Amino acid sequence: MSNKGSLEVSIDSVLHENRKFHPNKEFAKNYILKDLNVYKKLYQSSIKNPKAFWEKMAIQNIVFFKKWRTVFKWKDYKAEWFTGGTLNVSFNCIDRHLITERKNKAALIWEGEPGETRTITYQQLYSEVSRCANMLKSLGLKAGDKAAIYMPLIPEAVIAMLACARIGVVHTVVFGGFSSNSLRDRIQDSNCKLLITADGGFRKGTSVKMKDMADEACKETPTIKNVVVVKRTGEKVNMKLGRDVWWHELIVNESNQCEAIPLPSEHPLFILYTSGTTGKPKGLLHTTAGYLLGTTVTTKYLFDIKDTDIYWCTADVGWITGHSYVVYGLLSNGATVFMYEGAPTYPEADRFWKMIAAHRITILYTAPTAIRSFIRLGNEGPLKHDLSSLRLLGTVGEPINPEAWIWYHEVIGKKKCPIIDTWWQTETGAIMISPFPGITSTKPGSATLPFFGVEPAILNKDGTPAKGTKGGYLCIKKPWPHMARTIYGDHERFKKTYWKEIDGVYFTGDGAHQDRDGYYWIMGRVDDVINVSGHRLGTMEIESAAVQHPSIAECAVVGRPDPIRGQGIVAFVTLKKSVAVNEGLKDDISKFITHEIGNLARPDEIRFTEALPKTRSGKIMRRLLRELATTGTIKGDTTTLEDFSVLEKLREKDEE
Ligand code: 6R9
Repeated sequence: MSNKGSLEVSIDSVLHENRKFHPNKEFAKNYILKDLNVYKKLYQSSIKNPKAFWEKMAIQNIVFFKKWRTVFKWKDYKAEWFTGGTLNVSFNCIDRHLITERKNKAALIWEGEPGETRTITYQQLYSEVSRCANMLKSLGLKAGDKAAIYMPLIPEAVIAMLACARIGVVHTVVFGGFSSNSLRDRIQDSNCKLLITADGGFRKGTSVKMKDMADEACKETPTIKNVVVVKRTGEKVNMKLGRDVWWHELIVNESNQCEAIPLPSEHPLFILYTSGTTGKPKGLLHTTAGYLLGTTVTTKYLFDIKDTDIYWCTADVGWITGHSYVVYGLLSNGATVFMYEGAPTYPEADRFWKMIAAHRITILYTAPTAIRSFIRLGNEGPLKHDLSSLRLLGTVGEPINPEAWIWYHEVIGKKKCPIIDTWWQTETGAIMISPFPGITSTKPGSATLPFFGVEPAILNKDGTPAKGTKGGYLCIKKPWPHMARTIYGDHERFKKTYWKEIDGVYFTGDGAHQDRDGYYWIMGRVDDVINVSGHRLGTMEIESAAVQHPSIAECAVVGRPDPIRGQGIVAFVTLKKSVAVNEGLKDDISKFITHEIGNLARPDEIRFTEALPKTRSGKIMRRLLRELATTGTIKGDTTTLEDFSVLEKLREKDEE
C-alpha cells in the first residue's frame, strides 16, 4: 500500500447524508423475507454458528453429488468448505433446471451492438455447453488444466465458462478490452493450455480485432497448444496451422451430451486477475462449492429473482461482477439473463433505455460510473422510453455519490424501485454488504448492512476498533465460503496482503465508517485518503459534495503535498454537457464545496477536464491524478487505463 503507515488514526467522515428511504410496500409483498427482524435473526444465527448456517444453506440451494464430511477448515490462511463433498457448477447452473418447468425458459437473451438478438433456453444451453465441453476434451483438456477466455460479450463466452466448469477445467477470463500484453501476462502466470477467443467484437460501431491481439500475446506463451476462434465479426484473420481452430468447425461434430463430472468441493473453478495499486496483477483463485453457494444465495436474497424476471447486469464477464452476477449466481437460480455486447451510448445516447424498454428488463445492476455518465448526458434519453418494467436496481464497483443515487432512484426507478448498493470485491467472490430490498431502509451512499455470515469490523491500524462513527479500515473478521482461497502461485502474497496487514482479520483495503443505525458507509480505497491539517478525509465524500453542484458531472479529488496543511486538495472536474465555462465557475465550485463540507475541504486547485482516467472496469484512477497533481506528469503504470487519450488531454491542460 503506497501510504502504508501514514494512516495510524481513523478517517474523518464529512459526508452528512440524512435522507432515508423506506422499503417499497408493493415490492415487500412478494419478497422472500418478511421484515428486518427476520433478517436480524438469520444474520445472528449465521454469525453465532456459521457452520450450521452455511450447511443449511448448502442443503437448500445447491445440488451435491456426494455430501461433505467437514463443513469448514482453516489452515495457514487457506479455507476449505464442504470438504469431502463433490458437485459440479455447470450441473447446478443448467442440468438441475431441465427437470423443472424452466427447461424451455430463456437462460440468456443477448443483443449484439449492431442490433441482432439471440435467445438460448436452458435446454439449448445444455446442448451448447455439452458440445463445447466435448470440444475441449477433444483438444486434450482435462480436469485441472487451465484455459484462457478472451472474448467479446457474446453467448459463447458464457458457454465456454460453463463448459470448462463442466469438466473441471479452470478458466481465466481476460476482459476483451485488455491489450495483448495484459493477455500474455495472464496466460503466462496461470500456465493456460488453451485460449478461446473470437475474430473480433463490435464496440462503438467498429470492430475490435481480438484475434490479432491474441496472436500477438501468443508469441510469448509457449504453454498454449491451441487457440479456438469464434466467428463474430467475420473479418479475415490469420489462422496458424496446427494451432488455431474455428469454434464452429470443431463443434459441429461434437455430441450435445456431456456428463457434468463430480468435482471435489475445493476444486479450482477459476482464476481472475485484479490489479492492485502496486505490483503485478493478482490471480485470485476461487473454488467450486463455496463460490457457487455464495453467489447463489446472494443472488436469491438480494436480487429477489423470480421466474418472470429479465435481469440485466451490465458488467462484462471479464470482471468478477460478470462471473458472479451475469453467469454463476443467476443461472444457478434459473434466471433469465440479458446480455448486451457493445457500448452503452451506441448508436445513440439512449441505447440502454431503449433495450430496457424493448426487452422489458425488470432488474438492472450497473456501476456508479455509468450512472454518472448518463447524468452528464441529460434526462431526455431515459424519459423517452418506457422503463416501467423495472422493479429493482443495483449498483456496484465504487461508492455511489448520493446525487447519483437520487438520480437513479428518481429518473430510472421512478421512485418505486428499491436500490441495492452492493459492496464487495474480486476477492470476496460475492456481495458482502448490501441492503435486502423490500426490508432494509436505504440511505443514499450507504451499502447499509452485512449479508449473512459476513462480520465486518472497522479497525485502526493496530487492530483496535475505530471508535464511534469515526472511519477506519474495513475488515472482515472471519472467513466465509465464497472468499478467494489464494493468489494463484503466491500464497505468501495472499497472506501478507489480506490477512497480515491487521493480524488475523481479512483486510479489504477500503475505508469505511458506521453510523448510529449500524449502516456501513464505504469511503473508498484507503490509499485514496487525503490528510488535510491532520484530518483524514475520504476523497469520495468531497467528491460527493462536489457533484451536487449543478454544473458538475463528475469529480475526482486527490491530495498533493502542502507545506502548511500537510496535504492540499486538487479537484479534477468534468462539467455537464450543457455547461459553458465562465470566469467565476471555479470560484463558485470552491465556495460550494466549502459550504457543503467546511473550510477544511476547500480545494487548492480546480482543474476542468473532459474526462477522468478510469480503469476498464470504471474505477477512477486517482493514483494517476495524484501523480499529475504532485509532479506535473504521469510516469506510473497505466496498463489498466481504459482510454489513453484522457492522459493526453490531462497533460495538455497541465501545460496551459
Ligand atoms: C465487485 C467489484 C473492489 C473494490 C472495493 C471498493 C470498490 C465495489 C462498492 C465499492 C463502495 C460499493 N467497491 N463496490 N465501493 N461501494 N458498493 O467491484 O470488485 O473490481 O475487485 O473492486 O471496488 O473499493 O474494494 P473489484
